[in-house]
Amino acid sequence: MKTKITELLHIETPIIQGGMAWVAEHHLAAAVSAAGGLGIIGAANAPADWVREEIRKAREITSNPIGVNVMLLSPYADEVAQVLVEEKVPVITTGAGNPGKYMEMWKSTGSKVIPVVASVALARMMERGGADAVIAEGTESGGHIGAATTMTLVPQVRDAVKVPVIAAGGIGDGRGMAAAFMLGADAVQIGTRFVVAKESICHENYKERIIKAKDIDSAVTGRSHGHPIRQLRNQMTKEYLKKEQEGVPFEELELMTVGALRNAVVDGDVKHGTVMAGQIAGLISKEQTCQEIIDEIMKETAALLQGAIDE
Ligand code: TUI
Repeated sequence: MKTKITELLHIETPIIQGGMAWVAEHHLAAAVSAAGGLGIIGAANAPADWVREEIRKAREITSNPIGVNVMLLSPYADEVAQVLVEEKVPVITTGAGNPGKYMEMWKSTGSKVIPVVASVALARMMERGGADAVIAEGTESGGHIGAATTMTLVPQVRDAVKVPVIAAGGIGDGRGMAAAFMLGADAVQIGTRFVVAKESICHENYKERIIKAKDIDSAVTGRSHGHPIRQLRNQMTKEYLKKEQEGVPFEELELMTVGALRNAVVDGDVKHGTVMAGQIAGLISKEQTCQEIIDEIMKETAALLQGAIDE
């Protein structure tokens, strides 16, 4: 399928993998790119040397383009930004902030820069700053989220900017992807479904929680202090939300979550760890290879879009 995004990024299929902390390492990113999508290494809170190594390891597996997501709240964001220039990373996505200060250096070495935006205002600002496309990410997503839904955000961002728009949040199959195209998107970003991919190094307990999740199984912690995080409900979210309601200070709440995502993803502690996942987890029912996931979604999408043309 050809869209403005497949042309811009030199990929076969307009599916971009989310840059999920701890999960989006080189095995997953390389598998998504080898399958025709755009694999992303999630720099999250990792040091720059880790990011450099992951880029190089991914390149040993596939020669297809691979991108990196920079999480702008990371203490290592400046160093990571520099590594991406040195490694000539073709596509850079950003999350959890405004990447304005890096835009010039990334663009000067030919990288395509695609910020995640959660509002029309930021989408406009990013376009003015030279963004090659934007990812309009709705509140259905897992992890750090904005307030607007995908259904409302994507068409408003589509109308506000000329650059291509990638829809994200709540997309897990061909119906979601076809709907995103109807809203004006040129591609989709998918996270949660790739967490359960066979190539994902995520702990089996974590994958099983996603596979068993129901439609309303996620909770959002941190709303009171402006860092809302969507994750699957467990002992940890129960305690956190109770303390949050009691007005426990941010610093104390923060202590509860230190290392908690790693504990869930790497060690499989899905009871006390942070199990980030989007609202679409309830739809995800099995572990498949990235190739199977992409082929299935594309087949469903093509059938739906064809039907829309026929009728
Ligand atoms: O970034 C994400 N999702 C994430 S990042 C993450 S790891 C983390 N670690 C520590 C603290 C917080 C998170 C887990 N999930 N998605 C992209 C995203 N960006 N969603 C929403 C936004 C966003 C929100 C507000 C982007 C910009 C923004 O405003 C920027 C500004 O300064 O105006």
